[in-house]
Amino acid sequence: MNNLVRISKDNDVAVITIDNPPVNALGPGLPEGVLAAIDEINGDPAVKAAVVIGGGRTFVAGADIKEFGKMTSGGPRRSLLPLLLRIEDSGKPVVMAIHGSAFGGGLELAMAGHYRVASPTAQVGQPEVNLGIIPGAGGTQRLPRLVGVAKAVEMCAGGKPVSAREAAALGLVDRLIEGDLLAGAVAFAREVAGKPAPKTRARAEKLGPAAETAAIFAAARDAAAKKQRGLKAPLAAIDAVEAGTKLPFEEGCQAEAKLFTECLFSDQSKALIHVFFGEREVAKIPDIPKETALIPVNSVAVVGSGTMGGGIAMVFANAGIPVLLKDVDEAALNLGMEKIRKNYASSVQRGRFTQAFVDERLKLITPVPDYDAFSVVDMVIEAVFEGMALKKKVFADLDRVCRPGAILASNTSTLDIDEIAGSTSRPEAVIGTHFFSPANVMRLLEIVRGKKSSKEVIATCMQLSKKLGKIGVLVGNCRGFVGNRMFGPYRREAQFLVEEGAEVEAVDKALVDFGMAMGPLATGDLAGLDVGWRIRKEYRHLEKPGIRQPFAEDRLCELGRYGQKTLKGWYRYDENRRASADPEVTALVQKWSADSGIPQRLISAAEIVDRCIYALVNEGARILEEGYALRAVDIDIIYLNGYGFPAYRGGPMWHADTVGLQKVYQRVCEFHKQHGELWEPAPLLQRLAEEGKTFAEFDKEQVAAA
Ligand code: T1G
Repeated sequence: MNNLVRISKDNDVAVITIDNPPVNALGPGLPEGVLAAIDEINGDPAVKAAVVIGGGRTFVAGADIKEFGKMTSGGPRRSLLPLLLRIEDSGKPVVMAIHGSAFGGGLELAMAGHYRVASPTAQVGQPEVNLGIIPGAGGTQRLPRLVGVAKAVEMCAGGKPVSAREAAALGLVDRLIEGDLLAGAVAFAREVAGKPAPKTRARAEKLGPAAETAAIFAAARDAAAKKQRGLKAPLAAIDAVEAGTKLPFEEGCQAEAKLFTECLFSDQSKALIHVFFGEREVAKIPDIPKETALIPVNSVAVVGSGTMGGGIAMVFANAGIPVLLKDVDEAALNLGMEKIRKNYASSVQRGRFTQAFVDERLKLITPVPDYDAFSVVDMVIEAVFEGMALKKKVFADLDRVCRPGAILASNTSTLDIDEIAGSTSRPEAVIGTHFFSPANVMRLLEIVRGKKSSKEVIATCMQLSKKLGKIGVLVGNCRGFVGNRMFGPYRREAQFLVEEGAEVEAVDKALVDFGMAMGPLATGDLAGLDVGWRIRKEYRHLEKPGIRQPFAEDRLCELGRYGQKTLKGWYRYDENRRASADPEVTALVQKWSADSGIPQRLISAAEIVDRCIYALVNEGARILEEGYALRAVDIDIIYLNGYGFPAYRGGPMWHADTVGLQKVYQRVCEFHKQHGELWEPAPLLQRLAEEGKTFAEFDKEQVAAA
């Protein structure tokens, strides 16, 4: 063995403990340690059975994902298959004792055991497709043998975990152990000692007849094409499971290994592995140590019960934190509470929450007529109308009524946090918590750092975002922060393209085919074209004279076409908000463009994508350079979780790296030549392109310099 795997004895039962914190990932040396332990117990006549258990908080959470990068850059391909066969062929029964998560290679290890017992709170799964790969150690071959083909396809192609209780009902877990897992597992091992141990690979009773399974695979492929649009791994997983129902086990494993390797070397997998680590990287703030004291947040208040305020109140209530909810008057508050109740009711209807859960949450939201009760809360989130004067008044009031040490947060989406903080006597307690609409659905939370926001307040909000089920990303206090600042140029280009002759639907389709959840113009209709219109009017005086700005959306707003809310915007909407192309808009834009002397031309989908996506990248490079985002990966995580950017492309900055920054920079220079100053290449993009570097390498430089 080695220090990753140790053996102890409970009389005639050997206990093999895997100890590789924090999640017992199957990194180098670990499979070898398990193998040595299995050989040892088989050579020891005093041992009648063995238990394999994870040290610390979990069983084995899978292969070490960090190893994949080494494999795809020429390192040795490490396979677990030989180890799993040796366990399965062990002369003595091996019982896998599962707590925490048995994911990926962890579940494959467990299935190579003869039996599996688990704590009721444990989870099992094959989440590999979330990394753009598929199980690579027999998971697609053993799982159908234990749970049947339909469930195995669902687990391998969907990637979602299954509770231990469900796993027990499926036959994947042989016994649930309440209380002391190890003691229960040893007792179970003693029961099966000396009896013939079932080899999973030899069990075929659940594979089902080909006629039946053919329908399962066809349905699974349809579902994957719809729900996992653009992703390759789910389809590969289905192919691997299907191979397992048609081939002998060894050949099925070979088919799986081939599909696994194809996925592992794909751009999609590299992007999704970047996202996996990126979602954890963004929590690390270079100048705020891990041990920074956190401020307890056990009760909050929300000012404003509109769409955002109501959604934010639900977010805290869903996390079990009591919420006071205030608005200008009782009528507004009643409206807000009604909207909350409706939102919860539709979540129950959709099966997202039980009625009992919703009843409990509603008890946590208390509408209040004034600020009196604010004196005891730990944090206030302001979510009033997006106007600076009103926000400053609210913060002055909060400064007066809230207790010392309370966090004062604004949900503003574009306004200056420092100016808001300046209306209080405690700017160190002021921060931005920019939720994305609908707040109770979207995972992204931009935490906006003010010049004087204290480290404790920042660290608390970053930690709190996890508790709220959000991805918190720290951003700087520039106009639009990071997400919206980049979204401006992205949507500007979409409008320009229509003004230059592209069809509205063609612009949106090009970006949806690229992988965006929704096209840029349809997104404007959803959010309300009047939102941007109001902001543009507020900042018109800052626009540089002589620079071409889009005009179409302003004109549409002047005609009262705000989008879905007025059933007319770029598209026309029926009463169920179903969109259809509106020839009137096409005619209007053609007229406006002709009046402005903009030459019309045929525009390819490729140009549409380059103009919109590279506008994101160019602005993102400026934001990085100006220090308003800590890393390029932070920008990627923002775009995946707040703007519907396809995760299998890793985010706008990772996508640019994949295309190659020289190519991106070249294209930006072309647009700069054709369309003028707005396309001025960001100096960082130019530098990295000329040095043959990537944004990912820029991030590494940043980490090294911190
Ligand atoms: N490999 C390497 N590091 C991992 C890891 C893994 N599998 N899982 C987690 N970590 C790191 C993570 O980056 C973080 O590091 C720390 O552990 C805590 O993680 C052969 C090919 C298990 C549910 O996809 O789902 O097996 O930031 O913050 O919230 O067929 O981690 O502290 O430096 O997420 O308690 C399949 C991925 C791999 C599981 C725990 N397995 N992990 O969640 O902690 S492919 C997975 C998770 C595979 C086989 C195939 C979660 C968790 P740091 P954390 P957590």
